[in-house]
Amino acid sequence: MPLLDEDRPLLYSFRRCPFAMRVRFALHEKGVAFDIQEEKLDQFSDALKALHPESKVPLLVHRGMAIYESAIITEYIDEAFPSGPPLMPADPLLRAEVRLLTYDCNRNLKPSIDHLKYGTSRFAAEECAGASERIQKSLEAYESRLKEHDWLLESGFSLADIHLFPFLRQLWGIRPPPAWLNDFPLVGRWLERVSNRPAFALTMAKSLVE
Ligand SMILES: N[C@@H](CCC(=O)N[C@@H](CS)C(=O)NCC(=O)O)C(=O)O
Repeated sequence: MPLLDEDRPLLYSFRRCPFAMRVRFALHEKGVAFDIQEEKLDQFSDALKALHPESKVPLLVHRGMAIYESAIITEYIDEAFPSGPPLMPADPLLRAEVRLLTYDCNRNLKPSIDHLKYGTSRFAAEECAGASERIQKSLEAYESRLKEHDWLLESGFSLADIHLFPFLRQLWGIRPPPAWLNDFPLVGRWLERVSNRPAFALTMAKSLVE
């Protein structure tokens, strides 16, 4: 385990976990130096199990405090490291939009993508029914946002982009791809724009120490 300096955050992570990607992405966008403890999904370390009441990744330890839930961690990072570029807009209504987009992603988009991807090999047929339609409804909303600006919010790149990106990337990675993805070209181009950010390359880098 890396040496722990109180001011240097330690992230318990799993490289392919979309929730952990959110946190690594935010840390890299802010230019925060951090240590990383790469976990095995099927065998979490005793240290992580002792710190997280639900035994999940991601979890961030900073100044002696264990912080979990990806969207709580990313907001914390944004506030705790103000010298990096802000990832939350200043306007309270736009801040609420970030949180609503994140809430809908966690509650509806993510499970529907899982239902589409794994189908009845993992879920009951009733849960899978209508998954494509539910996803397309969310995509229509994102497509219409992206007609007006390059990022999901009018104020610029934000945690909304960071929070939704790992899940939409998964959707675009499904093989064979659903034909209806072609109906959302602006979301496709947004995915490319987010993927091309230097912080995303760092997010997916294989080295264990950041
Ligand atoms: N709501 C949590 C979800 C985290 C989550 O589900 N992580 C998965 C890996 S992608 C996990 O640790 N699963 C282990 C388990 O549920 O036992 C967050 O936003 O951080």
